[in-house]
Amino acid sequence: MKMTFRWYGENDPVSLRRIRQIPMMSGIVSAVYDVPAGEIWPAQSIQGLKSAANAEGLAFEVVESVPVHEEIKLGLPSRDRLIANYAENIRRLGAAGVRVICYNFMPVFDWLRSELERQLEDGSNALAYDEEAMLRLDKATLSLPGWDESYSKEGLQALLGQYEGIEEEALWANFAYFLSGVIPACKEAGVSLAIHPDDPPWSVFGLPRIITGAKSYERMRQIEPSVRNGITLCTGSLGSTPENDIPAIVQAFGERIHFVHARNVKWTGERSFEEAPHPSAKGSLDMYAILKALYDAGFDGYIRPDHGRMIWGETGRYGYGLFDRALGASYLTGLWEAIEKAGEGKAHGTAL
Ligand code: DNO
Repeated sequence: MKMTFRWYGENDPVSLRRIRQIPMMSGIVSAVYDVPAGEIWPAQSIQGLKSAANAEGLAFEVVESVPVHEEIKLGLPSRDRLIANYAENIRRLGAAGVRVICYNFMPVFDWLRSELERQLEDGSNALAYDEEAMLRLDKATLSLPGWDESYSKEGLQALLGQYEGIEEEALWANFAYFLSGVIPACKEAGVSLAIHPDDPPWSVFGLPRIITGAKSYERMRQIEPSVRNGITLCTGSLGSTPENDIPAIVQAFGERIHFVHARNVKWTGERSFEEAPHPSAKGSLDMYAILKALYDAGFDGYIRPDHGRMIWGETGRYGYGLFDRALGASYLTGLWEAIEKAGEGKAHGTAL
């Protein structure tokens, strides 16, 4: 397991030097942020990220995200050019040493939350989702910080209109078309795609959402069996609903999991949750059981502590401050060490 940390580039208030100081940190997860969705990333920008990371002793082997242009999701005729550009980005990233590309196939909106600063009882604050509150927000002006946006804000209203005729089956067909255009480039470049689940994993604002759990992964496998057609196991997104049994998903699809977003979530209602500190006891997910399942599946990919709370007075990018994510990384590293040592003990016949 390789511990990594998301870094938003030179404008990120969390510096690479600070990231480096988190024990066991092996690399960063980043992206080129100044190129519009659908266009080709300059090799120089990719190289710039790699050099900046390497200068701090960190690897740059995971990209999050190369956004999928809305016209690909909508299946418009312009998609062929955009898919060819996506494939070119895969080749360029592969040539620069990137091994995994995280992306999503959510129409219009990336992750959704109704609150960015839910006050927790210990005085920290966290992101939260309450379905009723969410639906009261005006989708035509909605924007959350850090979204991997694949459209221009001015075009949002028109875009929502374009999705009116698009049901789940059409989105699946457009997804399959996208995969058939990019997986050959992945094979050629030695890069794996890792789709992020829809967050939350159900339809919101009437928009179709298709990457929601085990059934989706099964369908993806049938569409394109190559393990290059892989998964980002985001425990908090899948875990927003008790319907997803995450250790069982790991068992069934372990070889396709290239990247893990590890965070805990606390269910506060049927379609409501709060983001919780990483340890199992603080939320509804058993993080030990999830990591143990990954270990048993032979996971040796990348993991990053996902969204942290804002603690100790830190301000910054919601979900992406330094302190709580660093605590999360240390917790996960500790869990993994214990699991690994117990596993080795078994292999050597020692009772641990
Ligand atoms: C939120 C992130 C998502 C994720 C994209 C992947 O914090 O997990 O924005 O990066 O959905 O494309």
